[in-house]
Amino acid sequence: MTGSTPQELLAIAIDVAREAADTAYRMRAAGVEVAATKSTITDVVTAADRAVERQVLDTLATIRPDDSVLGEEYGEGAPGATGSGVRWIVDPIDGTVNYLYGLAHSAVSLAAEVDGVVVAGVVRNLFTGEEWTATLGGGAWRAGQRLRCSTETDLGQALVATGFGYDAARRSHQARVVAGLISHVRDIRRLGAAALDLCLAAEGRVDAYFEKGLAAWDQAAGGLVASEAGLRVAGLRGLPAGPDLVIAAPEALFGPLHDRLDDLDAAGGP
Ligand code: LIP
Repeated sequence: MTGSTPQELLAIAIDVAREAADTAYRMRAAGVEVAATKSTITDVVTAADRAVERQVLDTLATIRPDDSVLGEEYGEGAPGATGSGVRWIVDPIDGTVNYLYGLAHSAVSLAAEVDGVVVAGVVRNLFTGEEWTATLGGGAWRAGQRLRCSTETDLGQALVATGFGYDAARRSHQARVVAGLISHVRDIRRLGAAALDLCLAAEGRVDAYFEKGLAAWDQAAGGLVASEAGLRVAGLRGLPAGPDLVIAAPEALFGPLHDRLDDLDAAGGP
């Protein structure tokens, strides 16, 4: 289909994500409350999560009717008549709990995948307006600057970001992993939005990131930004990054962090 180069898909993603972020920001200012809960009582969805994703779906259906969309709130949409081979992956508000509490660490995350490979992605902090973009082979960018990840080589000096799931038993397992890791790193940061955490790692505002339990919409765009900034983004023991575990670290830190996480069974547990 015409207009499917990574750069053309990125241009569309940026426009759609900016409109989505504006809607989310305006709805937050107008007041936000829990509309429903999902996997657990703490896994909340707000009216804004749904309205923003609906807006993204409607816009993409108008400008890219042959594409399919996978979204956090409405799931996998059927591809158009001809099926363009392009799938959009959207998290309308990544960091929904932060959004609910008014913590300025929430983002719209939108990626374009062509034949199963993520080729373009944008992550926009809906509170600060910071915007990270990447295309496959085209680098990662913010505010016109090409991003380079941390050059830290000593795990003991590394500031590592991570996250916890909505299931209490999983959180206990993840906490045991962090307890086992914390004396081997500089410090841990729990910021609350995987897409943004991956982007902060992409520009060295943390040295590395890992988390168990991420869905495609949490990591698609941020993962491309991270890998295009030089981070190795993968799972354990040669597996790709996925629900079991996502590790994003500079090459020099990846091995030592991987081995600690493997020893701590970070991909295991509930
Ligand atoms: C969130 C992730 C975060 C994780 C949270 C939650 P949501 O996604 O971005 O990294 O720790 O448990 O999964 O639910 O805000 O889209």
